[in-house]
Amino acid sequence: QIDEAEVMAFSVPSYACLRRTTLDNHNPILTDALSLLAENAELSDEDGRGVAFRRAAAVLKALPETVTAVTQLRGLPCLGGHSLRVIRDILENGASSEVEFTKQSERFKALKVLTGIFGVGAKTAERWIRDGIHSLHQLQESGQTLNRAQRAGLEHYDDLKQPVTKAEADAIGEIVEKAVVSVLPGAQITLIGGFRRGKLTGHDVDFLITHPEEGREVGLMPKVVSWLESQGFLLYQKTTRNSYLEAKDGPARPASNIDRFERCFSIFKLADEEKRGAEETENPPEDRCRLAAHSQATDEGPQPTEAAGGPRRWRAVRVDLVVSPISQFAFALLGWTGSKLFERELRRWAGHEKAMSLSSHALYDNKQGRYLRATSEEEIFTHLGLEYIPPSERNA
Ligand code: DGT
Ligand code: MG
Repeated sequence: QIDEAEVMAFSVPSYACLRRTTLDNHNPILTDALSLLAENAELSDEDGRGVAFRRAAAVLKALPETVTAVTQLRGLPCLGGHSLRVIRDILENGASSEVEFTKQSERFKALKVLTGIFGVGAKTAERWIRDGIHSLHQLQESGQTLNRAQRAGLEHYDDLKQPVTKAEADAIGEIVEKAVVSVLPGAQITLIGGFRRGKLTGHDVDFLITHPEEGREVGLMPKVVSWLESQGFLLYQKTTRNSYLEAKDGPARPASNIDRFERCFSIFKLADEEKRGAEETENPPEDRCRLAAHSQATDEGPQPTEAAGGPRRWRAVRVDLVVSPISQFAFALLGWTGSKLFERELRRWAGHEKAMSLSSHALYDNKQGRYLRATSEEEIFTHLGLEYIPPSERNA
């Protein structure tokens, strides 16, 4: 009898940027398990292991069918012994003991809760856990000093834990567009990150802002932020300046993936009315055009509960804004569309296979000793000797 499973052996290139990975994942149980182990590794300062699990998960995401037996995976790249053990465990026993153990572990649960606070990274969470802090309640009772970001993160914890929908992303897009054209007519905004890849939800909303005339974008971010603040749209913001040109390791080290664009990490106050506007409900226009966010704009205190003055009519949403000069726009667009693993693999391909250095600012050809210009993502793929992969197929 033929082993049916063995008949459909898959073939997958080892670089994620050579694969087309849509959101149509046929192996969510396996990829969720491997992603959880990746997350645990990343939270435990074991980035190497994290990447290995991410790569393994990404290979499974690219398969055209559901895996039913480990034998089908023969010859596939990026599946190390550890990942294969986890996969086998799930296929044979219905669950991976390591994944279940990790999920239940107090340490992992505490790391998840604490790093779930905007502004809290793995190192801070680790330190708090060592001090016996495992929950939000314990954190609040501990008297730990929180920075401004962390205070905002804690205050809006429940809202920010809630996935952002595409309708909310579009509503925020309209607001950002209004802000941007108000302070610099002709400036353009593009939705980037997961939503550009076609995801229906995200942990935040990411926008790239530019102007078709080089140089006009300089100083744009503070103006956009002021406009948004004056209209009561921001619950929190931190803007970092563009330091690409002035940085010591600037253009000479283009491979650095530390971003030097003008960037704003923010928390938006999105009114329900604005959300509905984006969803195009049958509501008559006079009903949905009220910009109610603004009446509550100065309310920075605890969020009103039903008891204290009726239900809240807004929610907090994480929004990232990035400003790029038009000359770097294609690189910024490619670099900020993700997925994170796809980006990592693009840079690995560029470095290892093409002797080039790719960043969100530029592409440098080490052999020719010069930068390669591009005005579109397609051109960058061509420079890299890659077939063009559209955003919807970069979900590695
Ligand atoms: P999400 O928001 O969880 O639904 O998923 P994404 O894919 O939107 O992830 P996000 O928002 O963390 O980042 C969007 C993309 O932007 C991500 O694929 C990689 C890129 N990115 C994020 N932060 C940085 C950064 O600091 N520098 C650079 N160059 N890229 C970044
Ligand atoms: Mg995002």
